[in-house]
Amino acid sequence: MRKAEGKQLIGIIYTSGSLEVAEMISQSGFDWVMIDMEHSVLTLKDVQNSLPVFGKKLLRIVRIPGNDPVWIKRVLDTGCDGIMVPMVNSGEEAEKLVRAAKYPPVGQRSVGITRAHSYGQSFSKYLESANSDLIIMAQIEHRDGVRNIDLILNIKGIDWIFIGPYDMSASMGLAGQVSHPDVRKAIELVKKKCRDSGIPYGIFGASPEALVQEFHDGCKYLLCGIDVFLISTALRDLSGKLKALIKE
Ligand code: 3PY
Ligand code: MG
Repeated sequence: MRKAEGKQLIGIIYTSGSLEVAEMISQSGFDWVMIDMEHSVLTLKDVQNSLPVFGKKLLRIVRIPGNDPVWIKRVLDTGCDGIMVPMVNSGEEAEKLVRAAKYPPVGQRSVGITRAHSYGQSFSKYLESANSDLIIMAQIEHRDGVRNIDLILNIKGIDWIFIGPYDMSASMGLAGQVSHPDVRKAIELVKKKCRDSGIPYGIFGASPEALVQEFHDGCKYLLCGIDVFLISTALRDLSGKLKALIKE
């Protein structure tokens, strides 16, 4: 499996559960996909079925609904390339995440026969490499996470930090105001701390324009767009244009 290489990677959020949409994403030039179980109705079966459709050219990162060892082990067993865990707000929470995601002796992930190792056919190989190969990503998206950023970055086993501007703004009483100076200040602090400690970070932007500065600042994992939003926007645009023609 592939840990992040040096280059900047572009990704998209997948929530629809449509295998056709997964296939279209895999054919559209993205480097990674965030399969979102936090803000969707995706089941574990949906996630597992989407993985071979996305294929191995994309890094397939599953966002877990919450920092829960049961979710973490079941999602990793699907054979994804890594996990993203929302709202990691303290050193203890970062430790809990790493413990759940790593096999002993590093952590407490339990062992079973699953898709992650071709249903047992590459069991030993997977067990040997999973702790170092799987990408473990903690989201910093709350003012408490910003306050505790040094403690979180100190926990060995977190590979990427992912900044969530929208939840960050909400945690500051500024829901949706992702360009507000206080939100920007918090985000810039997290970026600086990541750079200082050599941990790559990613960030979400609602549009490519919102990510221009992040691209120039050296953000490694750019995430933009959500499949269902893109489809619903295109549908409304189309019906609006057709209706305008009728009126003319
Ligand atoms: C946020 O902005 O809160 C996110 O989690 C983006 O993925
Ligand atoms: Mg969020």
